[in-house]
Formats: sequence, C-alpha cells, structure tokens
Amino acid sequence: MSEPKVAIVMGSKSDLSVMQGAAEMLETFQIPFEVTVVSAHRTPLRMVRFAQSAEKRGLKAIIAGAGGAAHLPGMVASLTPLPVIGVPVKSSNSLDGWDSLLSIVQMPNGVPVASVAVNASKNAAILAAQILATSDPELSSRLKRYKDSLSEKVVGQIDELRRAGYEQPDLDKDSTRDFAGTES
Ligand code: RP5
Repeated sequence: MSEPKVAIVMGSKSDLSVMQGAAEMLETFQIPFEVTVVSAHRTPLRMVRFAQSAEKRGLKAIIAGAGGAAHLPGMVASLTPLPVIGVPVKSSNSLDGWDSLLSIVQMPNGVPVASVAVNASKNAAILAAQILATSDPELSSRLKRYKDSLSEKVVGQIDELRRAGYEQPDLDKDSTRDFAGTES
C-alpha cells in the first residue's frame, strides 16, 4: 500500500456516512488516503498528536469533517502547516448545518480553513486533489478528464431535452468547449 497523501478525519463515526463521499472521490483519483476519527472535544490530545505528526508522516492535505460546534478543522489547522479543508456536517446535534458551517468558516486571521458546502465531502476531496495536482502532472490529467466528464454529462442532458421535444438554443457553433482540459 502507498503511504497516505490525504487524511480524512472526522469528529465521530456518525460523520462517516457523509465523509465516505470524500473517500470515494479520492479512490477515483487514485490518491492514497487514511480515514480516522479524531475528536477535538472528546480526544483533544489525539487531535494534537494527529495534527502535529501529519506533515512528518508525509500527508499533503487534511480533510476534516465535523458537526455541531465543529472545532476540529480549525484546531487541526492551528497545529499544522498543511492545508485543511473543512466539511460542515449536518449531524444529529446540528442546527440544520448552520452551526457546523459557521464554526468552520469563521476562522481568525492567520489560521485559514478552506470550507466546502454543508455535507459536500466530495468537493473537499476534489479540492484536495487539485492541491496535490499542482505538483503531480498525472493527477492533473485525471482531474482534467473528470472536469471534462462533468461538461459531457450536461451535453447528454441537453440531448435528452432535445429528444423530449424542447428546442435547444444554438450555442455551440464554434469549437470551444466548456472545460476541454484534457490534453490531445
Ligand atoms: C461532532 O458531534 C461530531 O463531528 C458529530 O458530527 C457530532 C455528533 O457526534 P456523535 O454524538 O454522533 O458522536 O463532534
């Protein structure tokens, strides 16, 4: 097994149903990762050990998900130079996700956490992949293919609308494509 490049940590195993989206996405991009529970409130010393050892262990980015008073991403960010991407989890103790979101976004100057939308763990993984891809051309190619697949999906949806009888505006006269990042 290759050494993990990304860590997915969460405040409780109850976050896993949301956070496994990040794991699936990292698998798609063939990025080695680890998944564990680190609670800022229930295991604060484990959190410190995790964050302080992360860079030494070869990790390049950390995805941290938590719900409610979601202090985990910010506290991890305070203890490591690695980029931390927070996933606000709409957990059983959350006020509809708002508390988690604001706890993660409203960091003090000097200690940034990149936040994605509530429960958007897949986006956290894509962002982590994009960070790693700045120094990994093969990963960058995989990301470009992924982005192209998103626009191809929309092209398929437009065809479906056309087949259903909805006339489509002619917006595709020239050869430019929406993403078209894939090298020829
Ligand atoms: C947070 O409290 C966790 O990240 C989780 O989202 C939430 C609820 O945890 P459990 O009570 O389900 O363990 O710390």
